[in-house]
Amino acid sequence: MATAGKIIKCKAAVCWGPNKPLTIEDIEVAPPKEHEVRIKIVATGICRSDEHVLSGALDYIKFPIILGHEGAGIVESVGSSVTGIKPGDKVIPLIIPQCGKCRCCLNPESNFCYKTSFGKFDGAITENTSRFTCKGIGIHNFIGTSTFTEYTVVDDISVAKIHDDAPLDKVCLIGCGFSTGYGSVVNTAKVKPGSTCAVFGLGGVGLSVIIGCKVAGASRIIAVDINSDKFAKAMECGATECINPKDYDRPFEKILADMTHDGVDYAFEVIGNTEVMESALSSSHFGCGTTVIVGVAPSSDKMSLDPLLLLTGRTLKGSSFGGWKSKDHVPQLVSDCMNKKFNLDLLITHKLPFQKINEGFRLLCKGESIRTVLTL
Ligand code: PAD
Ligand code: ZN
Ligand code: ZN
Repeated sequence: MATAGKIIKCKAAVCWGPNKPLTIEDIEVAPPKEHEVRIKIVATGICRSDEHVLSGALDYIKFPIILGHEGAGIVESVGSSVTGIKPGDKVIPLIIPQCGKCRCCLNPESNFCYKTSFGKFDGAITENTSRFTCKGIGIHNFIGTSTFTEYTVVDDISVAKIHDDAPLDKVCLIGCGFSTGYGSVVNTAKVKPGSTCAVFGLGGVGLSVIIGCKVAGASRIIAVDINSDKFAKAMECGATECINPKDYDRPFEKILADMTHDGVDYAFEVIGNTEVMESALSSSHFGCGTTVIVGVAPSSDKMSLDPLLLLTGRTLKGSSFGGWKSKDHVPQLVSDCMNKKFNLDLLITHKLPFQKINEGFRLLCKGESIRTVLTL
């Protein structure tokens, strides 16, 4: 392409610090170096994890930064030594890379990778830098992706080539929210047919947990949220009943225990609230319940845990990106979506032009949207 090897000037939403609105800026995107790929982003979802940075809940994040990690686009150019990906390919940037060589990548049970910035959040791609500048200032990258920009540069281990006919304004959700929720059920919890599940938090990720529980054949799927406006959508996704903890004045785990003969088989925390994590664990069955933490809690919050809860037979797990090995599994998830194994339209409540990104965050914070997809 004519732009290959050159700096690209384009628009991006820059986050200059916590609690400030994003501003659309003219930025410069340097060409990809060795093992890097420059992508024209076509569509990106807004996930709560982006908002956690905006609200200052994740105090390890470095600013200024270009957020966004649930995107899809088309390769503009590739650096040297990149194999298997070429200009014109449709791709999804990956929040957890897959180098294929490290101890995690070689372990079939893990979907982490030593090259990840998830959990260390250094704001860089592999070479310890980013390819963005704005007004002469270097701008950090967000978990190896940064999709709130017309062009981004990612490592070749952080991008998956997907089907040529994939609808980018839908499958962008496979870059984070959908895959995270769905995979936490089928990979991490390994929900069995006929079981009882409780899902705490009915945003885009929680609803994807419900979709996963239904596919896995759960017979009861109890959807829990403090915002009852989320219930209709939860039922559409496959919940069998919906409850609002605010309607009860007893500890919520007791309510669930009464409803489920001493506790659920599987509980999912999909909010990022450490008190709810404790409540989810307590509401799982004492002898055989499994609890999966999916929500990202503010970095200052800690969970307190009575070890007896585990000694008596409960299991506590966490799940990032749904346990999927990103490069291997994202293309398959895109094909499954195209073959209608699941319906991402259920999760997309709003579509906005990129310039209205702050409106997208307002809708999320007011609890009015599930996923807003921005088109660039
Ligand atoms: P969201 O904000 O759209 O949904 C959260 C839902 O929780 C909302 O419907 C709230 O009303 C509800 N809620 C809030 N507080 C409570 C409470 N005390 N009790 C019951 N319900 C409550 O977020 P989302 O679906 O985009 O993301 C959910 C979490 O998952 C969030 O913490 C995000 O950062 C995390 C996440 N984790 C991963 C991962 O890989 N582990 C990936 C993507 C998102
Ligand atoms: Zn996300
Ligand atoms: Zn690796």
